[in-house]
Amino acid sequence: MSRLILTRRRLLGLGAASAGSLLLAGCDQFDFLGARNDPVRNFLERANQLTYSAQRALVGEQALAKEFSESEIRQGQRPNGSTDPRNILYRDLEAGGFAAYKLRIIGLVETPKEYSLAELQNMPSRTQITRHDCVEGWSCIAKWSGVPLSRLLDEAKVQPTAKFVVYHCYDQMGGGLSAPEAYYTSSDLIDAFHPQTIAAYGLNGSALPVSNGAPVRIRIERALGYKQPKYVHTIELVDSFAKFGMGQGGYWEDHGYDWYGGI
Ligand SMILES: Nc1nc2c(c(=O)[nH]1)N[C@H]1C(S)=C(S)[C@@H](COP(=O)(O)O)O[C@H]1N2
Ligand SMILES: [Mo]
Repeated sequence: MSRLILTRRRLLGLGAASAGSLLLAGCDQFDFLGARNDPVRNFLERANQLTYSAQRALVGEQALAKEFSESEIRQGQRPNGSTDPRNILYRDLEAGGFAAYKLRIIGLVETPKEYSLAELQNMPSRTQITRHDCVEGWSCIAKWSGVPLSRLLDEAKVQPTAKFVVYHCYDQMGGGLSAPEAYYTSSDLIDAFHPQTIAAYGLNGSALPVSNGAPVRIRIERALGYKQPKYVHTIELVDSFAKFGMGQGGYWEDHGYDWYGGI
């Protein structure tokens, strides 16, 4: 504990007094992550400048998103955004019942990996009932099941220089007058290794439907809806997302949404 606080002090450049108040405030502070000027939130946002080992050191301090009971699931998860990807690769996978689907882990890892849906389903799983908040102003409580992303990242062995995780999806946005752009988003490693972050293949006790991101979508439970990528085919560890899309770390982020997108 004291080592972590010291690490924070060093990272934040705080004096002894403010480090002390951070310590006294303890975990309660994490309940106020939504407040934009919260010092801990500001600290975490700066954490995206940190490398793997520094971010890993902070994972244990993370608050969990609230979990709900079965009786609080009042309706199905409302499909939003892409609900029926037209991409030919995706159409073929869907026609084959996703038997040929692979989830790839690439980029700044020691051992690039790929997993079939069956392989993911045979790994230790986690189920959680959480609330999804879309910036459009609606929420849904739903039960998600999947493999903790930390497990997949540990198997691929994240390289020390990695700072972000980019989630690449099959569906394309835009079209019409604007050129199609593949949906993608990204997170820091703290959110990627967070215990509630899962590669989800189950929704409310059934296989994840196409409308909600089949066969695999990522749940990052402390983030807004647009940070919950559906139809994910590749997870890429990077030290910068400048080379993707318009360089802001996601499709909606490229179109002006906040990168962190925390709730
Ligand atoms: N690939 C992909 N992921 C996506 C989107 C999308 O259009 N494509 N929309 C996002 C938005 S804005 C929301 S609110 C949620 C909707 O998830 P749902 O359809 O399961 O409710 O997915 C997010 N992830
Ligand atoms: Mo959304």
